[in-house]
Amino acid sequence: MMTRPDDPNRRRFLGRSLLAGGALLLGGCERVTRSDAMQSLFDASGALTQKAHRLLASQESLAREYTPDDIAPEFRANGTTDPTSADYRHLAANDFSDWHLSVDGLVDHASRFSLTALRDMPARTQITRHDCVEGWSCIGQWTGVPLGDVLDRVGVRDTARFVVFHCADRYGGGDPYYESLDLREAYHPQTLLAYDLNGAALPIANGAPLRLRAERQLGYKMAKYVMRLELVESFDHIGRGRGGFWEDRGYNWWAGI
Ligand SMILES: Nc1nc2c(c(=O)[nH]1)N[C@H]1C(S)=C(S)[C@@H](COP(=O)(O)O)O[C@H]1N2
Ligand SMILES: [Mo]
Repeated sequence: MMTRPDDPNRRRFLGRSLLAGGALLLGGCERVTRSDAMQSLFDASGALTQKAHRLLASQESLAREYTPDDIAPEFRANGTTDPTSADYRHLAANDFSDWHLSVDGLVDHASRFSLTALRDMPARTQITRHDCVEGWSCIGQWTGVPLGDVLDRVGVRDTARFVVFHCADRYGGGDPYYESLDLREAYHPQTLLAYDLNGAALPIANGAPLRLRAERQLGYKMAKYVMRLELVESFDHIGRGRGGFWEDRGYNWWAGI
């Protein structure tokens, strides 16, 4: 369908494709298409650009947030709770002062971030419920840097579709743990690279020094011990190619709740 940028049909067409693309509420979508910022983004480009994608993602529904009274006295730990690799033991022994997060793949500027650099970026704190497929839930308060802000620092290329989270641990001593999110979920405002749990540095059991929080997803998506982000077009070349350690063993890649 060939349309001019200011053609109302084009706007309707975009609105429909956005609805088809995800769980956008009609109300949110209408607000989005009326916003000047969004309109100029649409006008600036014939396709749904990464930036437009980002603005849309931030309009999506938020996972429920709770009050301090709801926080569980102790946040349960699951999966790997104490990575054994020599590299990780060394980093932990130095209180993670030598730790860096690497960000590479389909980015404009491959970069490394120290924990201090991440803590110096604008932070978000949220009290949310973690749901594990094994049948338990736990409410905790997470503080971290929105993943989208880190992605903006490195510049995500148009060909990138997923963020892969490479972790320091090998689950059960076997394959490395890894996970992935699509860019819509990566740019959701509650998607954090978290470094604090309940107001204190993240314990090793819960993923120190940095773990993913993707609050609209099941627990296994929330990679702990994150060492490296890789922007990819496909995850065929990673692990067994299904986008995550547990996905490689039969879990759904889409773990939305
Ligand atoms: N690196 C890594 N991340 C991981 C896991 C793991 O074993 N290794 N387990 C996952 C699962 S199944 C759950 S439920 C949560 C548990 O997080 P918690 O230990 O903070 O409760 O981490 C997820 N992220
Ligand atoms: Mo889990």
